[in-house]
Amino acid sequence: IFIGMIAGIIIGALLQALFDDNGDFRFTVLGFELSTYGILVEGIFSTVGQIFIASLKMLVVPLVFVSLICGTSSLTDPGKLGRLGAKSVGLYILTTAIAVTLAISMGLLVSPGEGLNMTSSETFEATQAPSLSQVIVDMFPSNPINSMAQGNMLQIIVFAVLFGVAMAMTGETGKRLGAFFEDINTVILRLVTIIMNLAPYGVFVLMAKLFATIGLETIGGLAKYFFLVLAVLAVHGFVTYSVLLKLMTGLNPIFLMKKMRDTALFAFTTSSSSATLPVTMETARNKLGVGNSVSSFTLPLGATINMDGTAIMQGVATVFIAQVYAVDLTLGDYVMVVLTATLASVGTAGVPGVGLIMLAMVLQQVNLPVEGIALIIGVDRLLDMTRTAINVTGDCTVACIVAKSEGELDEVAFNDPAAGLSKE
Ligand code: DAS
Repeated sequence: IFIGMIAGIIIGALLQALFDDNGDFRFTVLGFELSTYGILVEGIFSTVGQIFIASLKMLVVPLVFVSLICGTSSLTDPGKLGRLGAKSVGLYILTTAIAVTLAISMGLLVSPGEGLNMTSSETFEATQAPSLSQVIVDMFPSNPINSMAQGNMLQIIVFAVLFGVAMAMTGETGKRLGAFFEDINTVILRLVTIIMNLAPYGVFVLMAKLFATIGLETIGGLAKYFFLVLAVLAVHGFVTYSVLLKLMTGLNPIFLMKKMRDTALFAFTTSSSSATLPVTMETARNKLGVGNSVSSFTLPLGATINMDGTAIMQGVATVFIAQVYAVDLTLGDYVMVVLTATLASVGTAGVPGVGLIMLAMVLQQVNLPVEGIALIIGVDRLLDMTRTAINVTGDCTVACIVAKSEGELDEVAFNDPAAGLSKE
């Protein structure tokens, strides 16, 4: 996968250098005006890339629904579900709050927006912040089939958990149904490994398309902002998670980071936590030794409500935009940013670029001009890819901590560098 990514970047950059508009090699076939660049980039790379992402997303709803039912129906101790929920949500909120606080303090230290008199004529409509009660009410599906059709992950999680608990309470019937869902889960996981085998090619075309079209010149004026977000993401990804894992489980974080590589690359190239979820779950189970009942609950929840990378972008962007528009935010404003960014990450679906939309909520909360988003949108694509990799790393870190605290972590597998690599 890593080689596919590097090859894609090189080919993409080469194509952009060789075949810009006027340098393109054009020819006409059957009256159709064709060009090398057009066929390769818009044709092959774009099409194959979209098929690859769609095939990943195709698995998300069935995988989450079935594995959650298997995970919860096998829970004999009903109190365990409550503990899993409380520990997962508690740790997700903690890591996101740490992420935003880190982002704001490093933002105030570096002051990326100081002295920049950039204004933008573009407007950016703000999304209304959902209230906490609204977020909770929206978690309960009035029509679970519709929730699945729409891919509303929180509603699918709630329905699957309730269904699984009911199965655990219906004796033989529940056991028979559990065996049926276990079989479906096995087949879906086989599908995941098939698609993962195609990953190098999918990652190649995604990166080739991106680097054949991306405009790197926009980074210029925003260099401080761009590299500051990357720096905070790196600190949070390598330091915060390592310290948390070491303090709360005694496990060696190096193993976690090494085993997260493929999942992080998937997240980076797809920019979507939810599309990466099948890979995240496969990694947690087979490489990190996280038990099924924990991984099937904690990871889908994390892909939906835990977005530390996104919250980091929102923290730095808020400081940047306040400085560009010369608005002095008070400490109370920054506390509001931490709370809103944490809530926004709960409401942010795991799809590309949605963190930017939720940024509007955060800016509005502290009366900053929402059109400030237009200043940073040009460099957001590469930041989105990087922060999505941090989002999924945070999900796996919490899954290991929760699994260890529930006695559901296979430490032999966690410490074994070769765990999960042998394909049966
Ligand atoms: N790309 C989103 C995700 O899937 C995060 C974001 O847009 O910030 O995690």
